[in-house]
Amino acid sequence: MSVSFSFKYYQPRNLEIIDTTLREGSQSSLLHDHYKYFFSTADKIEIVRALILYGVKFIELFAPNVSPQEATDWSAIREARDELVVKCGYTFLLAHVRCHPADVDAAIKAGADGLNMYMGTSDESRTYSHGQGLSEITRRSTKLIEDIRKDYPDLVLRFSGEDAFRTREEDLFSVYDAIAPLVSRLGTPDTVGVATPSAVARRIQALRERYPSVNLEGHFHDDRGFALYNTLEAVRAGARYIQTTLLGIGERSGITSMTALLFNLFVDKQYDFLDGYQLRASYPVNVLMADKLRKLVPSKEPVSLTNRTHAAGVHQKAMINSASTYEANPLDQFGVTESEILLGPLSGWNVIHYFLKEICGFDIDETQAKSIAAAFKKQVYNIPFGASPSALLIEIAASEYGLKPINVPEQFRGAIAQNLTDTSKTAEIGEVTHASGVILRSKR
Ligand code: HCA
Ligand code: CU
Repeated sequence: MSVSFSFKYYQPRNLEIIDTTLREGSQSSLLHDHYKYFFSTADKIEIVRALILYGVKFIELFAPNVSPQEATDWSAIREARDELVVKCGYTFLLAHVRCHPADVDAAIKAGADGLNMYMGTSDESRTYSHGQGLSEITRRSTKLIEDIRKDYPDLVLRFSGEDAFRTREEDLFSVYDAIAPLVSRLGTPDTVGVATPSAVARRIQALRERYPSVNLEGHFHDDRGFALYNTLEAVRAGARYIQTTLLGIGERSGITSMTALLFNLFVDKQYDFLDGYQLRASYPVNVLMADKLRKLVPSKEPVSLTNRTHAAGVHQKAMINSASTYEANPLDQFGVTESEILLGPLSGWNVIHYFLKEICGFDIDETQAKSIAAAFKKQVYNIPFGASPSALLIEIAASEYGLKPINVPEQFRGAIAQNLTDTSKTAEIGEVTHASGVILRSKR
């Protein structure tokens, strides 16, 4: 028997993430770029479990009538959710539905806790998508919502005017005035990524003033690279519900990344919005998602190992002294617990000296290190694809310079200064991004 819980007994937090990785994220071209095309049932269950354990309480899925597979996956996902209820509390599964009885009926039959209804309100949507005018949109959707409400008073209902940021404010109001009393949330999606932070702040403010008893939801596309900033503005202006995906994947350049949003709120000391989220699991969740896409955690993702990886010689030298020089943000609290130093043509003699002496145990002085660094910088450009720069460095040190290891007694060999460890030979599952070049990894 399936578990259920009425939304009226749920006390929403100051910030409720609505994760839409399995809906908006499934529309990402990345799935195609990586020959993946869709998330398997097993992928979906793993992602849903990870989100629930992370503290997400609202997960958006496609309407079950999108495909037979989506319909079957609804029950598999519900089961996965039910298994975690005792440990994590209830998570609401929301169906993304057109204002169409076929979608609504299928979602209710599949056991959805709520319906995220949408209908385009901009000139573009009205002309080229569904072809209906503002009064027809209002009439149809209010009738549909009233009918649903009669039979299913507990369903969580949301309405979004799709393409809201290309919809004139008075047009949006004309539709929302009728719908607001019937729903628990109003969305305001920036469907095509045209919004600026100031436009978002103004829009959320205007909606708040006009509909003070309805919660607002943000959904921002990243076409201009503004999704994260727009989302922060929306939260600041009072949008309590925000749609995100893991790694920000979604249609075109995607939407807001869940961990990027929470990380920025943390950095800005907005702790009131972070209640109940397992922030330390942020990086592992990003790695899980990257793994599902068969790619690395993207370099532009704030919660990434890339943000704790150092390639330039000047930086590496300072990093050996203190990680704070080039790492200002508390990424360790978001699960990026290590930093990396890459060996390559940009590395300076300092790090080369450190690596050969402390990690490899060579008897080497600074003058030799400078000379070996010069030789290394010349030769490293010629290493074959896939070969390790550290192997070349060790080869130069041992063969060309005849360096010998210091005879360190066995019991002291593992005791390395500053907790830096040799990673040139070992690879750790899930987090290797720069495997062949990583020479030092430090924990903080
Ligand atoms: C879509 C468009 C959508 C819907 C958002 C919403 C958008 O792919 O159906 O339901 O609020 O960006 O407008 O993702
Ligand atoms: Cu979208």
